[in-house]
Parts: sequence; C-alpha cells; structure tokens
Amino acid sequence: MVIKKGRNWNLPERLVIGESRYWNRRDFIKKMGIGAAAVCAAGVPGCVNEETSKIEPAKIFVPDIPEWIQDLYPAEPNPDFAEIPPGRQMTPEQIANTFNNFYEFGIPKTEVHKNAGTLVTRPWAVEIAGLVHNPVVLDVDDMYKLFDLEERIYRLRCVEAWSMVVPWTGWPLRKLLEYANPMGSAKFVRMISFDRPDQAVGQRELTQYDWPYYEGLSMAEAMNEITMLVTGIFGNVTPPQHGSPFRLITPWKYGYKSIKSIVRIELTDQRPPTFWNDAVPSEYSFTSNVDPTKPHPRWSQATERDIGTEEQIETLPYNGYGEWVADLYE
Ligand SMILES: Nc1nc2c(c(=O)[nH]1)N[C@H]1C(S)=C(S)[C@@H](COP(=O)(O)O)O[C@H]1N2
Ligand SMILES: [Mo]
Repeated sequence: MVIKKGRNWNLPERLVIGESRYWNRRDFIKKMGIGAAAVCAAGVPGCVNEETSKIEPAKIFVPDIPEWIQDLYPAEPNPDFAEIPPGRQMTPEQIANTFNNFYEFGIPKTEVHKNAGTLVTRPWAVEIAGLVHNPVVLDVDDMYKLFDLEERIYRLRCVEAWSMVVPWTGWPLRKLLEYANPMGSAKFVRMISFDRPDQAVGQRELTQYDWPYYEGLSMAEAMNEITMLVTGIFGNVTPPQHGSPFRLITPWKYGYKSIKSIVRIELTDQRPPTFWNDAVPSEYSFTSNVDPTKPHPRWSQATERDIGTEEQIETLPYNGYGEWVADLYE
C-alpha cells in the first residue's frame, strides 16, 4: 500500500503555516506507520487524526508513477518561497486543478482537466540538445535521481488577467542546463511540448494552431534562480492538466511562457520563435514580462482576478518578482 503524503493547502492560511512550523510531516508519517494512518480514511483531505489532533495529509496514489518517486513528495520547502505572498491566499487545490489553460486539451478552462487524462506520461524522455557539451536524452525518472526536489509557493499571472497562488515542486531549470554543460555560444533556450494528436483532442481538433506548442527564454532568464522545471503541485506529482510529467514555470512572465509537458530543450544562438508570438505577434511578445503599466491591446493589465478569492487585485511589476529578475532587463 502506498501512503501518498500531501499538504492540505485548502486549510485556512494560519493552519497551514502553523502546521509546517511545528510538524515535520514526513517524519510524522514514518512514525505513525500504516496502522495509525488508517485512522483517517484514504483520500479524505484534511481528516483530523483524533489521537494527535493534528491534520492528517491527503493520501493520493497516482497510477503509473513509480512509488519511490511518489515517496519524494512533499518536498522540502525552499525557505525563500515558503510563505504565501503578502496580501494573497493559497488558491484551493480544487480550483487550480479544474481551471487550466492547456490548448492541447481544448480551449474551455474548466474542460481541460477532463480531457488531459489521455496523455501518457510514462515513460517520458526529454532531449537536451543544441549548443551543449553534453547532449543527453533523459527519462523524467532519471531526473529525479540527479536533482533534489524542492517546493516553492509562487504566484501565477495569466495574460488574460486572472491569477493564482500555488505550491510547485521541482528543480531550478539551471540545474538541468548545467548538467548538459552549455557552450559559451548558447544565448537562448528553446522548449517544445509533445506532438501526439492521438492523445490530445486539441491537437486533433484545433487545427488552426501550429502544434506542438513551443516557447523560449534567453539564457540569462533560463539560468535565473526563480525559473523552475515543475513536476509537482500541492505536495504531489502534478495531475496531467498542469503539464505532467514536467513543465516550465517562469513566475515573472505571463502564464503562456510556462510551457507544459516538455519533450525537447535546445540551446541556440538564435532567438527562438514562440507559439503565441507567431499566432498573434501584436499581442504576445517574446519576453512577456508581467507589466501592469503596459496594457494588452484588448484589455488593461493593471489588475487581475484571483481565481481563489474572486477578488480583483492590483498587478505587480514582474508579478512581484522584481528583486530576482529586474536586473536582467536593465
Ligand atoms: N503546452 C502548453 N503549455 C501551456 C499552455 C498550453 O496551452 N499548452 N498554456 C499556457 C497558459 S496560457 C497558462 S496561463 C499556463 C496555465 O497553467 P496551469 O493550467 O497549470 O495553471 O500554462 C501555459 N502553458
Ligand atoms: Mo495564460
């Protein structure tokens, strides 16, 4: 039996923070063992264990993903990103998991999660190629052996002026790039999603788009401390609608830069084309940093709707991550 550990992020903020401060969940679970865990029924998030009056984590078992990988979750929080950003609340997992942009699985955001289950995410190879000294093809499971997982709470701001706050699990992209040993001539990173119309209804039916999805960053952006390769969300491996088995997260850029379900990473000396810039160049730039002073041609970017609280809030320059990235653009 696999006991899947997860943090219960749907709890009020004070409970989540209080809990993580005094309770090392992983040790706790090990001490509790299977018998004690059975006090709470499997799959009942937030079930309160009567013996301890502590919150019992949700238990989720994801088929097809090796148990030793699922055991790595939840990962250690990175202290720089362990707190919920000021003035924000954690977006409930249920909302984040059912409101997605992933056009490979259709356009309506509340339908994506129903369609994305057809994506086969194991085995999954990623090719790191181009201007590197060590070109490799890695299986996603091998990446777990190479790099230590960490968890970071980030804001995500979509260009459509909605946003959320979620805990991602993964590795800085920098670690993978360093592993491939970039050549000095590498100036950009090009990333490409899967191309599998048989597994993705949007790739079959939305023929107006130039599949597969493709994105890019400058080398400096890709090597930045806050640029992440993400394999998990809310203390578990990501469900497919968030871009499993792994996707990019660039929290200071509009959400479409955060390409999902990557199969190829190529270092190049040319600025790569990007999916939305090619589709509508007047609306979506290569850089696409969150900027409240620069309206989209069809709407303001000064405010955003938090999909958890439904509140309209002010958009921050670089989505609040200026201290990490502003010097890239000086
Ligand atoms: N391959 C791929 N990646 C993608 C998209 C997509 O349609 N296809 N949509 C992007 C957009 S517009 C956003 S806002 C985020 C949404 O991520 P989420 O569904 O995990 O919240 O994914 C981005 N990554
Ligand atoms: Mo988006």
